[in-house]
Amino acid sequence: MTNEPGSTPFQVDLRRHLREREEDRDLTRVIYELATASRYIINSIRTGELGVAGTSNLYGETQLELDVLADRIIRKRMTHTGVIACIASEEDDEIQVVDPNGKYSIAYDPLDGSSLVDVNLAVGTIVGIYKGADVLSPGRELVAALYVLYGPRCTLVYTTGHGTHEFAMNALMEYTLVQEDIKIAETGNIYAPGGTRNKYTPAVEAFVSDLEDRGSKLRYSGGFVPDINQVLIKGHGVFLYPHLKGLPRGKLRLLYELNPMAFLIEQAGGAASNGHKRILDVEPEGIGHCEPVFIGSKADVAKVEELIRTLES
Ligand code: AFP
Repeated sequence: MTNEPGSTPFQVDLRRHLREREEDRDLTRVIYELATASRYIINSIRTGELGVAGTSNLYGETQLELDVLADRIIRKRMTHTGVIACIASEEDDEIQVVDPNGKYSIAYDPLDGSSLVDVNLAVGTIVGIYKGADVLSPGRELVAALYVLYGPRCTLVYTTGHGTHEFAMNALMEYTLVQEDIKIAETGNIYAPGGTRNKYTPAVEAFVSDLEDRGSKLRYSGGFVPDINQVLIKGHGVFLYPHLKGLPRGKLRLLYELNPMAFLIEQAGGAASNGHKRILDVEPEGIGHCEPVFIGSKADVAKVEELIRTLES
């Protein structure tokens, strides 16, 4: 699908990519509406204005926090698709039932890493899409996942279970294909270590020391989306936000952050584990469920699982 060397470049846009893969029309609608929502979100990030979110005029309320605004933009566009059953947002402490008979449900973090906007670092939107109304299903039930990365370029990465594909927003604010069916190598030489080292357990400490001994370079921005995107687009490496002394479940949220990213990374030939099992097989205990995560190159993830078995079981 991508341009052959020397050919006349053509631009495959997101809707065409979905249509040519004969995705369900309603699923295409949901993904396309999320892409459209990202145009208003990036506008708000870049200009700091309460742009018209394509749904109604300015809220006429006091200045909204960006992540609350992003949540409202996504929530309103999803509701208007007419195919959504439930909405679970990291910005809300309960699941919103839109239409119990809706075809799809979404679990999302509207603006992950929002505190990084003030220091002009990249942030992102993360979305998992389920068939039906049960967003508290294990991640293996996801039918699609995507993230939008608001960085120097605005890119969108999605999967519907047939590979992981990257798009970039052009001057017309349309997403056109950059690369499809991205692959992650078995092992890599970059690592993104979340948490603080003094709170690492013996297995995690041994894992990070081994990575450094192998010459792996530390690449950590504090934003889950850019840090995962670096592993995916560079095609190797590992991100970890591990269990810590005093924080056995780590920090990242299963529903809104880990499951969608685990689906995307597995579809690119990588792995995502909580140190003992696939992230996608973890049974959610509630919408706020946090889980340790080791995600990226398969051999790197297998290595830390082995260290945990050896040193911590
Ligand atoms: P915020 O959304 O509260 O800024 O947290 C971002 C995040 O959930 C995720 O994007 C990062 O990977 C992780 O936290 C960074 O956490 P530390 O600041 O503890 O490294």
